[in-house]
Amino acid sequence: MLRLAFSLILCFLALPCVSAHGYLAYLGINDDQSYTNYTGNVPNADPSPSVIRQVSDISPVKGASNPDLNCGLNAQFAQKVASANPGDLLVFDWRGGDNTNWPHNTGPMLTYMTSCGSSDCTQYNSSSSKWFKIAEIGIVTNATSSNSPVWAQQSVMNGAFTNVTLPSTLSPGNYLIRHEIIALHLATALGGAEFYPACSQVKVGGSQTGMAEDSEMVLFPGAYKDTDPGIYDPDVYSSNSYTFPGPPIAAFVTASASSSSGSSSSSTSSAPTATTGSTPGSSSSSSGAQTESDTLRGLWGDVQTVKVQARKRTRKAFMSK
Ligand SMILES: *[C@@H]1O[C@H](CO)[C@@H](O)[C@H](O)[C@H]1NC(C)=O
Ligand SMILES: *[C@@H]1O[C@H](CO)[C@@H](O)[C@H](O)[C@H]1NC(C)=O
Ligand SMILES: *[C@@H]1O[C@H](CO)[C@@H](O)[C@H](O)[C@H]1NC(C)=O
Ligand SMILES: *[C@@H]1O[C@H](CO)[C@@H](O)[C@H](O)[C@H]1NC(C)=O
Ligand SMILES: [Cu+2]
Repeated sequence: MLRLAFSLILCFLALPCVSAHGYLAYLGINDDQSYTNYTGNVPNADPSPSVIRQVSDISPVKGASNPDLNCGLNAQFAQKVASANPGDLLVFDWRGGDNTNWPHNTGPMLTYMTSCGSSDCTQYNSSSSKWFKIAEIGIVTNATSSNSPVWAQQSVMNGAFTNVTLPSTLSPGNYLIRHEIIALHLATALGGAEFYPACSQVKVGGSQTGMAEDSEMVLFPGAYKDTDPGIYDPDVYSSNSYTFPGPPIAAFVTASASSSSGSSSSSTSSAPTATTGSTPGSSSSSSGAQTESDTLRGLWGDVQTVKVQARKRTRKAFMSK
């Protein structure tokens, strides 16, 4: 059993669990030369120029055939374009809607790209675009806990970034990068999965030639079905195996990852270790005035600190019934 039951328990205690959502707050791009941290827009806030397409709400997209599966709820074109090169590190910084840590810990994270064609992506509508997968990460082993299985998403809940390597042989051009968290805490019911896609506009330089085959490309919506084993997952709390939805990672990505010197571990799915780093400042903010910490004891006899925030009041109300 994975150490994941907390969020489910908290969710049950904290009905209706609506505040526990979030968005892609920042995208870092780590080039050989420099690191750039691009700021996203808070959902539905008055937007500033960004490379991340703004969504209208922190809530999830529900339903595998929902048109918002493309780039998130009512996603808008963004005004700016990030610069990147093949092999760069993409650093996804997901936050809860109140700028605290990402609230979910169950389910995979997947990364897709699509070409915007010859113009930059600022006016590119990707609703009928073909996407290819460059990375996916699900259950990993926790090296500091006897290699016990844990969802990589747990690290995000703990305040970590999610790092993905841009394929080292990627052709230059204009691309959308669709990074997606799927939260499966309610996926024991059909239609329960929560999809959080976020699209960022980039221009990739260099002179590589790697591209996905047509047969590896998918539409969003279209790539997933509500009945896919990785989306409707009755065993999500009792199994350590997971079947990723969507196509396999494009072959050119896998080939370039295995021919390079192994720096692209986040692009492979074979028994990875956690590839998320810590968020500077998030640990200090966890003791901030608006955040309470509770230490809870799980069914597996382990102790873990869980941020409870505003849920505490709801929980008391529940317990006094
Ligand atoms: C980006 O900058 C913000 C504000 O300084 C910081 O909180 C966040 O951790 C940074 N994120 C990344 C991915 O660099
Ligand atoms: C893209 O096209 C779809 C389908 O016509 C439309 O619903 C959506 O609003 C468009 N997106 C943007 C950002 O204009
Ligand atoms: C890995 O295990 C350590 C030690 O128990 C724990 O502090 C950490 O939060 C775990 N990491 C994840 C991602 O669960
Ligand atoms: C992810 O990238 C950030 C920013 O470069 C870095 O601080 C962090 O250590 C990286 N994490 C891993 C596991 O590589
Ligand atoms: Cu949520």
